[in-house]
Amino acid sequence: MQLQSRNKILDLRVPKVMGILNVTPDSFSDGGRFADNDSALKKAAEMVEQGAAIIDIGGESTRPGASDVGLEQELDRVIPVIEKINENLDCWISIDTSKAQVMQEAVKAGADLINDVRALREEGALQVAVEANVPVCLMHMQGQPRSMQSAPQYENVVEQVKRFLLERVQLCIENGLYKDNIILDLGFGFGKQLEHNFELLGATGDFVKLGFPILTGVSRKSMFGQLLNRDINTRLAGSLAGAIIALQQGSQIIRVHDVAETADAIKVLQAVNSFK
Ligand code: 8Y7
Repeated sequence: MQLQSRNKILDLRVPKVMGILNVTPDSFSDGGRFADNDSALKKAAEMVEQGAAIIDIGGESTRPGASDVGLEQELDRVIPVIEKINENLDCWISIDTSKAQVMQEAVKAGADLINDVRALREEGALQVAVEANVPVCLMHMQGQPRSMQSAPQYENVVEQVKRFLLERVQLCIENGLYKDNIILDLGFGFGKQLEHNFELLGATGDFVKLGFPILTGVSRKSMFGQLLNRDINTRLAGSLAGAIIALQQGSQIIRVHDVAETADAIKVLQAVNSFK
């Protein structure tokens, strides 16, 4: 299995690390905009050095309870960083956004992949993604970031997430998105309670069977905070365990903050899988 974007190929027979680069003011708060862009590039370079094949750039916080960001503000945050990374680093660039115009400008500036936690449900997003002709990650989310963690309910979380993703896939294909450009994501922490997250994590293999690359994002999430009683800075061990559980069931892309540690864990898994 592989992804293609313009003339770039990403071979998914070996799992790939997607490093998280938040360009929200709370992540790079010191100095003016130029200093911010430089520190963003430095952080991206470090993650590539540590083994990230993809850098996921986000200018809108989708954390539970986060407020919306305006279009101009989001563009101001992400476009210069995409341009810098595109000029300076050898990696795939992912744009983490739900806004059609941000997707369009980001791809123009050099983004290779669209990562949309709203699965192209915002106005104009699907059409832009079709025209951009780059891989797109469609993620499951129940509700909206502002309110999604207030008691989300499911009858059967695995079946409902699967149904949602397959409906999005069908609609996207009907509208002209290439099947080979679709990546799916179970959406850990997005409108899910603790047990929903862990039931889904254990069912990753069921989603792999759908035939699309599966991206898993569990890094430092509250599912480990709650389970292990750990704050955000002490969730690495839980996150690595979660990553390996997903990868062993066939997930091919893992979205993380801790690139070096995740790359090591993947090498251990690969050392075993090389005998299969
Ligand atoms: C995910 C994500 C976030 C995820 C994908 C966080 C942007 C919250 N989580 N994108 N984004 N999958 N595809 O804790 O799980 O990183 S933001």
